Amino acid sequence: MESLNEYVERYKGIINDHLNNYILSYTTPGRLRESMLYSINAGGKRLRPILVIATLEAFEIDPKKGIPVACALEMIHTYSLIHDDLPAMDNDDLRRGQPTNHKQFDDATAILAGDALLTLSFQVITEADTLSNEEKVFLVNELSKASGPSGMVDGQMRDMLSENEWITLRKLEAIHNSKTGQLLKFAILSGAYLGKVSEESMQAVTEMASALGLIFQIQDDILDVIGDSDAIGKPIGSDEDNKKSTYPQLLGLEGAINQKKHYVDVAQKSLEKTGIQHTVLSELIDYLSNRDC
Ligand code: GRG
Repeated sequence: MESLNEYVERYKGIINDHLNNYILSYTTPGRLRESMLYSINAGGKRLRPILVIATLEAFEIDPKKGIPVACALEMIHTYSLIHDDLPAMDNDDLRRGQPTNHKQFDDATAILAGDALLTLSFQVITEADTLSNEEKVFLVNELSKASGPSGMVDGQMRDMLSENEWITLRKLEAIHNSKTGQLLKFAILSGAYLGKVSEESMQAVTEMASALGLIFQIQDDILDVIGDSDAIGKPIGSDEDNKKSTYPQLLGLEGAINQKKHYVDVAQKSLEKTGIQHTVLSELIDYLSNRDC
């Protein structure tokens, strides 16, 4: 039987091929295309597309149907990372161990590569021959909500505004829900929508997707602390790397781990409520909870 790692690697390959084909077919040769390809091929884990595919398979739908939406989602994720790294935002020189897009090219090119990936994502959905017109409108609408001013962009703004201050756990979760949770949620909900699941299953899958977003973020914070064990208890804003509230800062490392376990439990129980027999989604919950990068 195929292991989770083999499954992830198999679909990573398929997603990577499609992402490259979309960019090569929809752009003209030149600097913008090179810059888009640079970040698309910089070694992302492809978690979001794999969640789309795994959800479709869980509901016994041909994963091919989900390829355009899976790639569109990864394009939006990649754009967000390119813009997040810019000097006006996080000002990072490295991403995934390689120079960030603006370091490899320049700020203007990085802004345009992000813009281009964002808009291309919608084109990829609207031109998909695996989707009906009704599905296209629904998916573009949901993806806009998840990524735009009622989702990720709003979360990024609120995250920036809360820099250098202690915030409540409630506010922290609301920010993460918008900034990173909405795209992860979209991955699962778009798969469930294309799988035409019952209202009851949709409710359960929505609960699972919300919990998954928080598991992802808590683990992200835990990984940061493991990389900088002095971070817990340091006053927010005391140095460049310590500008934002995190779960371990608010709850302690042990508390953050317990909070994550609570959400893993919520996610697994919600998945059980759908009654589906597909283990990959369940394994992906544990994988996201225990990921080490
Ligand atoms: C600039 C509009 C705009 C939004 C940026 C998502 C985001 C908002 C910024 C990313 C900042 C960040 C590092 C958040 C932590 C969680 C996160 C999204 C990590 C990266 O996601 P992975 O682990 O990345 O899926 P890979 O590299 O595997 O693609």
